[in-house]
Amino acid sequence: MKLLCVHPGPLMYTRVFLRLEPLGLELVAGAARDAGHDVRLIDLQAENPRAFHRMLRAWRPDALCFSGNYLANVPEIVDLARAARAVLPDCLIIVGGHSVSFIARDVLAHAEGAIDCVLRGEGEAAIAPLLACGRGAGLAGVPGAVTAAGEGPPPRFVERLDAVRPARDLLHHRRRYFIGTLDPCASIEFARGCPWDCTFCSAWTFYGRSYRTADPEWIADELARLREPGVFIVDDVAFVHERHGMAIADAIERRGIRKQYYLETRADVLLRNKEVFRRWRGLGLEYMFLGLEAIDAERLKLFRKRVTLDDSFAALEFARSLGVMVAINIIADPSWDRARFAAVRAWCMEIPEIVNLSVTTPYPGTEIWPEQQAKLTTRDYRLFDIQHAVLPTTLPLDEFYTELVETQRILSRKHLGWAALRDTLGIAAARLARGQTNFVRMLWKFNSVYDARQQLADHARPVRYELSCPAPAPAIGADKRALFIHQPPGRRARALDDATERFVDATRGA
Ligand code: B12
Ligand code: SF4
Repeated sequence: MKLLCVHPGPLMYTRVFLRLEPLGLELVAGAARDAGHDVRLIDLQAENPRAFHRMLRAWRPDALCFSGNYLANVPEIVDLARAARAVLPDCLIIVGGHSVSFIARDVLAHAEGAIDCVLRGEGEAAIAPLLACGRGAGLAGVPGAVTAAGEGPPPRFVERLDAVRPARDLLHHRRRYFIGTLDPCASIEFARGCPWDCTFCSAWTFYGRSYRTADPEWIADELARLREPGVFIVDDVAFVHERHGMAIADAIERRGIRKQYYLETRADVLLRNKEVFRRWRGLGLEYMFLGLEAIDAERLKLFRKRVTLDDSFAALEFARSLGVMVAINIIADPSWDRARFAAVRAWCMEIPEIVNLSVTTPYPGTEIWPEQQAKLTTRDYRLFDIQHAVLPTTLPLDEFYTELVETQRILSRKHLGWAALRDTLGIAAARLARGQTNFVRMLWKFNSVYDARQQLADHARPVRYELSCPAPAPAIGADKRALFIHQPPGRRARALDDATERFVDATRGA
């Protein structure tokens, strides 16, 4: 079968700061290819939509699959599916990925027949059986499949994270992927899932609070195959398990692999596994992203972050001592007034780190979704990108955006524009000499993408597809299972040793 895999276009954040290879879609493509299918891939983050329409007409795929990790991409995916259906009436059209897994029925309804199936959960596990069914009646029996005719059994986990190689060779413009000075940059997965349970996050509900690791030798082999000098580690929380981090380091050293790395982790994990992070600094760790989320104890508790403020600050100190570039995330609440924005700005300007501000957003699959959906001021998917306010703001909305964008602009001066170029002159020159322009272009893009008036105007766009809100649920707690895509498989699916498990439990207050 001829299968075309498509990743939708970039969202705001990606238009400025980074562009990364669609690893999940590459895995789905890899699994389909292993099953004998003829597979092609288009990433609209890096390619013009015309490439998609040309490919439809020239290659005429038998099946088309879209990656729906981001809620804000849903309207674009539905429109692309409708356009494809008009050209190829018999094509099997599938959508999968993180966000669409939580809203499968809505996606089918929006598409009015243009989408045959939403495949919930991990795609590499089910893509081959799904393609084997074609558009036939068996489709509704595949684990994770949701079709107009019915639903299959619950999605299954892949047996091993290292069973399928991502089809990296199918990406057309590998040099377009970058993050900061890691230009070009490839992505890799060391571990999947998260054993914590923050209220605003759906990473743990998607994977049923499981945590699985890939084989260290396999990871080193995959790294050795990468041509890119930069590597983005996509794990939700890197190096939860000290022994795994050390085993990968051993395998990398044995092979003499030298790369520059970016990772994301938690403050408490960083403090607990200092030796792993120190060792990785020596191996080429350049950037570290810490999801601090709040700088007051009350909100940390509200988010159920299970990290104290003292730990957050101690982690920052330790990260600084490593000499890596640290980025932190703070969640801007719609209740923030001018004084609060000013206080956050003042704090952020005192620290050397890159600060990212995201806006509280109740996503389907999070605990705050059933709690807050009744308050939503909009149900336009495109605004659910954590850069727009979808809940009522204390300040008038235009003033909220003015404060937000001004704060982001002031904070971004630390790592964008002339000042950043001055600090990174050698690196910038080296990248340009190799024909890599992503990093240098990024330094001046902020003002063309982040604009308070534009963000306000985004709320006034005509809306064709809206999130549906089921009746408000009672406070979550009684039935957390309803949130999960992959049902919690229990301790056996948590690749943690006893010490790590005890640490996770302790931070979870268990
Ligand atoms: C790495 C990552 C990023 C990276 C890379 C994104 C990329 N291009 O791939 C970067 C840093 C760029 C990023 C950015 C953002 N991210 Co992000 N990201 C993640 C993270 C941590 C892991 C994703 C990943 O690569 N996982 C590993 C791969 C192997 O898994 P996967 O992609 O999920 O794919 C599997 C399944 O989803 C499925 N699948 C995927 N595609 C398809 C397609 C088909 C047909 C099928 C059948 C199955 C399928 O099968 C795959 C294999 O099992 C997730 C959290 C999470 N755990 O999912 C958040 C997450 C997806 N991101 C999120 C958000 C909010 C963002 C931003 C909007 C944040 C911002 N500051 O603006 C931006 C938007 C970026 C954009 N698209 O323009 C939210 C999504 C919320 C939502 N419901 O929309 C998540 C869930 C984080 C969270 N805790 O809330 N992100
Ligand atoms: S630790 Fe990170 S990935 Fe895990 S639940 Fe919290 S925010 Fe999500």
